[in-house]
Amino acid sequence: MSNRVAADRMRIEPLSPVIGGLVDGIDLARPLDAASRARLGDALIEHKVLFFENQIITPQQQRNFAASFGKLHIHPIYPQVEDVPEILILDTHVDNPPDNDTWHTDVTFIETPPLGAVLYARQLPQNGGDTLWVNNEAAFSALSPTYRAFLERLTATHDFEKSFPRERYATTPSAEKKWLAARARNRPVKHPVIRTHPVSGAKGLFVNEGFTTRINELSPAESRAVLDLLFAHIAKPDFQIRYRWKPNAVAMWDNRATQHYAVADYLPHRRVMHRATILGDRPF
Ligand SMILES: O=C(O)CCC(=O)C(=O)O
Ligand SMILES: [Fe+2]
Repeated sequence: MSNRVAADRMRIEPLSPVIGGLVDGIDLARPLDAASRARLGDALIEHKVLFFENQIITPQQQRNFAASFGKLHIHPIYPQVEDVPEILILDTHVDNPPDNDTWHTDVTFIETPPLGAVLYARQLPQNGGDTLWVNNEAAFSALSPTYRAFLERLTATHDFEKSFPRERYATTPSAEKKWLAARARNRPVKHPVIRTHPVSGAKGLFVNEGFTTRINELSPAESRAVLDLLFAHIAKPDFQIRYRWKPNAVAMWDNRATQHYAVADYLPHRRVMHRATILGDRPF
């Protein structure tokens, strides 16, 4: 089959006017041809999060799919699939409760936060464990012009420790060693509060409750008030999609223009997800 034919077989159904697209007619286990890659890249920017259902993929195939979009990040804390370090494992159960039930954009604690991520459902609870995504550009557009202009002048600090606190992640001597090394390599970084998408040019909010600790140009009390307002604003249902996972579904999101929240309602049941994280560029 020619590349053009493979790309033409792909169908993308918008799931809401604001965010989300369901992609059909593509097998992620197969190498991605250039035309399909280009179409998915465009769809990712348009819909912000894409869902692919009924995908049977190995960790290597998941890594290869993600790697067609850029270099992959190796997470400093989360465990990895043996021999496939680019795939991190989120295996949550009673002894390892979920820690992603906060609105966040992944890995904003580095200078070049990820462009995107590819998340695969390996084991799901009977029900529950949905994930929500927000369109940060829609959230920004909904603010008043005066407030948008104010925010465009600001920068914020993002800190690894806010979501990976020592108390939780340094509980054994070997975990402490890993955590100390991770902290040493991931000192707090500064990003603009409003980010311009490097491909589309659209502006979006780029602060998140997971990692953003303060707005640099404001007093601590002013910073707190602005962040509280923005964190409440992005959580409005108007800007979001809630996805009810199916076994073997894959979600791929544009991490430059979204944040997400993994609902922690399924304990004592177990949920296992695999994630590949694609590195991006320095926000501006
Ligand atoms: O488990 C999920 O649904 C999402 C977890 C998460 O925050 C992530 O994979 O980045
Ligand atoms: Fe995440």
